[in-house]
Amino acid sequence: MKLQKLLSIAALAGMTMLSASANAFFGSKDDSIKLGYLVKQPEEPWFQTEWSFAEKAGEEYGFEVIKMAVPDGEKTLNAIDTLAASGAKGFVICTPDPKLGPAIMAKAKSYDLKVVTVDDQFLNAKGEPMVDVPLVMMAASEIGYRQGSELYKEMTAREWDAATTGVMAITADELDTARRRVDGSIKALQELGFPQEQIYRVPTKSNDIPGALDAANSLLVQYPSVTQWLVVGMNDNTVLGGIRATEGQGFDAASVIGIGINGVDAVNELAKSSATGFYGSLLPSPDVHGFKSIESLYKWVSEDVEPEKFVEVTDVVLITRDNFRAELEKKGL
Ligand code: FCA
Repeated sequence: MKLQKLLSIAALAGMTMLSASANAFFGSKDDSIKLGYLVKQPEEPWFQTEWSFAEKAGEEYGFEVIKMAVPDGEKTLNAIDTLAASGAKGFVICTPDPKLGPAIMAKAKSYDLKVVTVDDQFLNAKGEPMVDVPLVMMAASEIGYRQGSELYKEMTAREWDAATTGVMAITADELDTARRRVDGSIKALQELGFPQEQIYRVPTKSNDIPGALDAANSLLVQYPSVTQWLVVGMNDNTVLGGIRATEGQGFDAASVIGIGINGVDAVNELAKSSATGFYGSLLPSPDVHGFKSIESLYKWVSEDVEPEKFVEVTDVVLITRDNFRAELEKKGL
């Protein structure tokens, strides 16, 4: 009995020594884990903020974040090759196109990389959401609803006549989160009594200021009798494109109310020395998206804890010219 015990202790000690020398040899114990963070539009402060909070998580837990820009499908698939070659164990991604979901997952699987999606959900070949891939995103319909409510509130405060007011809703329906935000906004306006027939939708070709500007220009020329505009869009850049179009067609700041979504992309506009038609923005939590998504990936990779399939981030605050500095500071942005 005694001998057996001694032998097993000796065996255990031997195993520990073996694994200690293996660690020293391969360096596996000290090497930090590498994780990718791939975003479709790195020029948006939204995604830069996600990156910087992902790096905070990396500092806290001791892993390395590889930041990559993936503006199209080809760059996305190449990025996954590069990540695998550098020894990364997985990545967080905001895809440039939800329909790339199956191709991204197939490539990730071929390298045994784990994937967490952020902001935009993957779609399968049938166009259905790929609910098995973990997702961190904002509460799109609710934030849209808040946009519509705040627009109505500001229009009422300015005592506008609804009869001469139009809603310019710049849409991007192929992106689910965009469709839900804009639909939520329109729902709020309708529920508050805004005339349905004065809500005009126009699709944008690209989710940036130039795309939205073109869309808005084509809409404005169709409704010359409208004297005040409410501008709805899925994010700050979309609404800013709408605002720039109204300026180009002679509307002054007092006749236009636009409220964006993202907040961090609206800072330059809100800091301008005089007011524009861009009244404010709804600031969700890019800090939480960036930190939580990669934290859950890290725990998956290092502790085998599977992330929740769906994390919906609901916090949102309206920032305007009056409070944006204080509100951003509160979040450490
Ligand atoms: C989408 C938009 C971004 C941001 C994000 C949360 O990806 O394109 O601007 O709003 O959702």
